[in-house]
Amino acid sequence: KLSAAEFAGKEDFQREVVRHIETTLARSLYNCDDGAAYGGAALAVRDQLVIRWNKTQQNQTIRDQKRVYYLSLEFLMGRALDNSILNLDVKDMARDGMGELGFRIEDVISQEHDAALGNGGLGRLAACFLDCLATLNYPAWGYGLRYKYGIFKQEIVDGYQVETPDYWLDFNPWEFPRHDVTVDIMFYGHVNQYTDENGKVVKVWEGGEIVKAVAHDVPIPGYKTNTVNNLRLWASQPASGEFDFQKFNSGDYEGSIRDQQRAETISAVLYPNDNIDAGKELRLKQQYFWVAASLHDIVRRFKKTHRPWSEFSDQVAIQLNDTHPTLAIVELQRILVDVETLHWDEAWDIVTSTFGYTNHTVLPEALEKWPVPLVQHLLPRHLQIIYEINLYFLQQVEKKFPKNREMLRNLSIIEESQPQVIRMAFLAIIGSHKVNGVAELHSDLIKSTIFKDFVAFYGPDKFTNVTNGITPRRWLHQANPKLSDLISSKLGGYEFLKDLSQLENLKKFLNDKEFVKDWMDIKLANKVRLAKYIKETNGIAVNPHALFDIQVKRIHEYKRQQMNIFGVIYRYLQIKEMSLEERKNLVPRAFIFGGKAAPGYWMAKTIIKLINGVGDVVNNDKDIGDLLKVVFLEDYNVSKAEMIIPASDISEHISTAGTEASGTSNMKFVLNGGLIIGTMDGANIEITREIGEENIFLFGNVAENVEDLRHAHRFGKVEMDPKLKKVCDTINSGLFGDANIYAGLLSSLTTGCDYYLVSDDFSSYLTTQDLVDEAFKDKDGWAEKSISSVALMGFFSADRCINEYADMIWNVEPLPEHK
Ligand code: 26Q
Repeated sequence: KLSAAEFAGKEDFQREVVRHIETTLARSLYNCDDGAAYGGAALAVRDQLVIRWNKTQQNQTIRDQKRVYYLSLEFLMGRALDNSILNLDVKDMARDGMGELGFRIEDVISQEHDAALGNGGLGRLAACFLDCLATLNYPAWGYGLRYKYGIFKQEIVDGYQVETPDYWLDFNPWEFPRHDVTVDIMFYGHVNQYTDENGKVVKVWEGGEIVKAVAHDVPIPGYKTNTVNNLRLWASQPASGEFDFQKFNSGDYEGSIRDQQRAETISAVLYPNDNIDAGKELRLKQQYFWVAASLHDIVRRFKKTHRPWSEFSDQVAIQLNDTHPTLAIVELQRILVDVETLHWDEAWDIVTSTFGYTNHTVLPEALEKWPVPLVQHLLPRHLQIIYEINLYFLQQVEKKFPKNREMLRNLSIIEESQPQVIRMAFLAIIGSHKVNGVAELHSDLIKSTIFKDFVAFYGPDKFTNVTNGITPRRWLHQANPKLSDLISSKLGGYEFLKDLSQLENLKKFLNDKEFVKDWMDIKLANKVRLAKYIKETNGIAVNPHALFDIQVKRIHEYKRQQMNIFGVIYRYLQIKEMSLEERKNLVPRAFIFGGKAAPGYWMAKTIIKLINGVGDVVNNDKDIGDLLKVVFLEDYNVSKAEMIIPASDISEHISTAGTEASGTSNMKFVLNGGLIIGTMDGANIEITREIGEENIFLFGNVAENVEDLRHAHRFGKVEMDPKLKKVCDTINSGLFGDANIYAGLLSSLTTGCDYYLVSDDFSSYLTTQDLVDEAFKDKDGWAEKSISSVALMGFFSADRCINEYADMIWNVEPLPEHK
């Protein structure tokens, strides 16, 4: 054996697996199921990671370069074993090794519970970024919360979504609890003020409740590099004080347990809202708990270097994933001023040069605002600091725009509502040196709408764009190994996975008949696999040769799954009216949906019910057969995405223009050879620029027109499209279940003024779907679109994206890889 960080070969790997099964897991090899095999394999692979991980951390400390800290309340990681094996480049060995022990590697891998500590795009983006940061050897840490329950599991019962808790921690070999790395976090209490011997006013926050944060570390391997970075997740525990003990001793056992549970509640559960502000006190507690623990950790690490405070931002870059960690700005200012006794201005310079803020939404209902009384109660000192930040800021505004009351009102961190609220995005902007959106259109929109007055104040340079990306390791190599292998056979190896622009060389093979056939055979094989899964889970037989049309993402009115299912209904009605002769020309189509609705989001839940209602009718209509199928896949998550995405012919990204900040699954689908039907929204626009208009099916109104159209609806100036009217009438007839169920959904289109402009885009949507059918009939043409699109997707590697953050925002360099 060469070093502990390498398997000497297959036998060595097998020995390690068996050793872990027999000793670490205390299982007999004679009653070893897939679950135990997973445990053994995971622990054996983990050992390899840990050695590299320790070395990486040591190397980072010795080199003492600037580090990046990515603060995110969500990390939607999915499974780790397959990813680790691929990043360590030992998949073939693992397959053979497990095979000889009597296990199929795929079965072993699928034993793992997804780490689902996120809602959707924002959480998955954070996970992709961690992969890229490690792969590119950046010294970087993620900081998050160790939720006991991730995003809920979704079941469909009688067509409705039912939520059950996701307890994922019963066996999690990927985390290391660090009981020696803890931070006491304070809440509530009050601020004492006194004057010290020099006449300086000193403010001391005395908290009323203390909760302990315990670090749990997760190793993050890069692809084919020795770098293994750290993701640190904080768990809440009762602070071990005499308080509980006293209660316990005095016989109040229940009382001491109550305190314990109260503390543990903080990191108990992920809020299952995507793009909507919950506004709950517990959520604010989560935010402060996590932010305070992370900053304490970062400051502690910095202080070990004995550098002056003026060098803090030469050593530390902190990125805020949306406004959820905005309190970090206030907390750092508090530490510097109250604890480290720096002058306010000096401290504020350090703070603003340290932070960057990424905005992920323009939807008004998703912009975080916290009531002043709540913050006053929970974090009294922080509220004072926020007021002070606001005061100094508004003084600058007054200087730049004298006597402009409106400007002051528009830019104030405090919104003068009843009660007053704190606009977290404003605080994030004021406390950061750069603000970025996540796709070009989105970054333009934030500058011209919600943050317009900030651009007037700061000038445009503070605002920038970093278009999102995805990691090709998980979303091509891991999810679609056959396609990855085929590409590598043409490009001469797997280098493209680290330099995705190399995909361009695929263009040379557009006329290579054998290659094109292999390409389309792989797509078919992926569709067969999905069809098999659908048969097993939903009992619906889908013809693998049908056009697979997939929309998988969180259910939200702005994403317009309702428009998709209305289109399905229209298609169904059309087919019903057709003669047998006419039907012969049809392309069979399977509409496949998946996604979770926030538990309190009624309209989204109604959309799920309608999809299932339509499915029940269509799939059981003997007269329709293969021509049309409607499937709703339960519990869409990262590991299911890895199976679903490679199986698409076309996927739908059809949000109302200007509402989807970027979208990232659009990139995943195209990278896997699927085409897109979509609106001119988010990253769809840049995808079009990269792959060419001839390779994408675009339709609908552009963002510029949305306001006018909404206005027209409000004044009753829009007639409903007759095709949509027909669909509504059919739903109202009760064909898909009691019409009352859908009344709210239908009235949103009429009396609700159709805020998401379904009726404005419906007709062009249908027309474009007809073009999709036509294009699909031309098999060669379709294959050409598929291959040439993939060839031009290099831009959407999140490696590009991370390098842009590193250059433009963080000013950090990769670390030379250790041995
Ligand atoms: C806020 C307050 C209280 C509770 C929850 C929240 C909350 C939670 C999650 C608000 C927003 C989110 C998630 C937002 C999100 O996923 N946005 C998506 O980010 C992707 C990555 O940039 C983009 O591609 C998507 O377009 C955007 O919708």
